[in-house]
Amino acid sequence: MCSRFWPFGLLWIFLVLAAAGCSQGGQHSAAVEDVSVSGAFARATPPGQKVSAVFLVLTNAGSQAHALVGAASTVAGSVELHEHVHKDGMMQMRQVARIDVPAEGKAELKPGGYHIMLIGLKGPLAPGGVVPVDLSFADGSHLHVDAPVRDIGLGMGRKH
Ligand SMILES: [Cu+2]
Repeated sequence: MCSRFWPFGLLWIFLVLAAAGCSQGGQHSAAVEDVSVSGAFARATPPGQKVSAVFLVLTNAGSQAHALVGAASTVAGSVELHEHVHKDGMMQMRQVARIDVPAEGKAELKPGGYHIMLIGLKGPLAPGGVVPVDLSFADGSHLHVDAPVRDIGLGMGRKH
């Protein structure tokens, strides 16, 4: 009895799989297609300083929200996403799990705000150099950016 319906069962499975594949392709666009990086730079370091930061602007041209969830670079032992917070009159920074890039909006990583923290630098970052950064997004896609090293001065910004 059952064997008569088996071919129809197989057909259904194919139809369902095909439909699922189509709807996925149509509705979701990857962060790499929507998000562009501009104004990237890394802060130059004086000799002996083991930490620095990368700043950039992420612009989302798509109608779907994305989020930066991680970064990596060959110049540092580890890389974290950080934000600055004012607490008891002090500027502190802390790690964040994600930096949202709203649909048709942007996320600005700049001194005093969000930044990509380079920890355990393998050498000083000198102006004229370039820091390669791999950006990871929530949807699993990646963007590569080469951030030129800039000397943006000392003072408060020193802590980035
Ligand atoms: Cu930091």
